[in-house]
Amino acid sequence: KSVSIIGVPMDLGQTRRGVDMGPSAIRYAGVKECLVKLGYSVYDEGNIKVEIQERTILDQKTSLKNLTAVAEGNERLAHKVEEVISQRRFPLVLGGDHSIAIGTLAGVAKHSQNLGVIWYDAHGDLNTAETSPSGNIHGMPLAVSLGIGHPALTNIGGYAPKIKPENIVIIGARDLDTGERKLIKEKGIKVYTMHEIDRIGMTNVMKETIDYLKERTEHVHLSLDMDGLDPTEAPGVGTPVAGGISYRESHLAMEMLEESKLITSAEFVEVNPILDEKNKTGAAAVALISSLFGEKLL
Ligand code: DIR
Ligand code: MN
Ligand code: MN
Ligand code: MN
Repeated sequence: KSVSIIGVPMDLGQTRRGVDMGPSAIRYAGVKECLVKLGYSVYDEGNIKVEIQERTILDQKTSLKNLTAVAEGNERLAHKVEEVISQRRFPLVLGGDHSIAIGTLAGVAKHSQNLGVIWYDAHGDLNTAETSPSGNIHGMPLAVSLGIGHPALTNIGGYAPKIKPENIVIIGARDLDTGERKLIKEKGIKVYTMHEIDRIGMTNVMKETIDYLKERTEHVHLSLDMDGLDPTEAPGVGTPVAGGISYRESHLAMEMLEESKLITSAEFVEVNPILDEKNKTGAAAVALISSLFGEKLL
């Protein structure tokens, strides 16, 4: 039981500064100590190098923001994740904005022909340069991983696509753009919006998610955007959306994933300590990581 922690101080996939300090905030909240206490051998691989840019650079043709620097950081991340899995260690990636899922999935999917993905997020992250209202790449990583988007992003790791639409489950969605809704319908992506979570409860959402992925995938990656949680419980995020998943529901979700033994890689993203309240969101991330790795109340 070995875990590699990989920090990615990426803030170029959106325009609010400070999310590059997310890995520090999560480390400060004690992620390594928690995993050691649970009996894991923990290797902190340090941070992936990400360019420091004082201003946003717009791609001339597409208006994508900071395309080159985001692509380069993700290429480095993909290599690291691939290497960690080759060493038979569980990659635990700490963000950074959600654009880093492009690199994480590029690394993970090298080892898996039929990778499942749980996308725990208020958003769909299914935009392209054409549909994006913002030009922010952190709103695009799920589309990119499906092979839809700018080739500088879809070809990271040297291949595309990384995942299949029928192997994705989105949980917690409550702010979807027009182009994202269209893609969800077109590709038949399974989504549990807040409506379904309210209606059938997190227990059933997770039961169905686990059953669904168990029968069609061989490994499952958890991509957890902290803005999936309600902003009262995770205030330190750049794009908060009211009416989110509670802290307790999120714990339940992590505990059920742990019991399922399905998850083989994970990332926790969008922690922005500048916007946070005394590292509440960093601490919440660590608490959820602990549950995902088997911490029990009794
Ligand atoms: C919005 C926000 N859909 C966009 N996306 C965010 O800019 O594409 N994703 N915040 O996490
Ligand atoms: Mn996201
Ligand atoms: Mn989000
Ligand atoms: Mn390469």
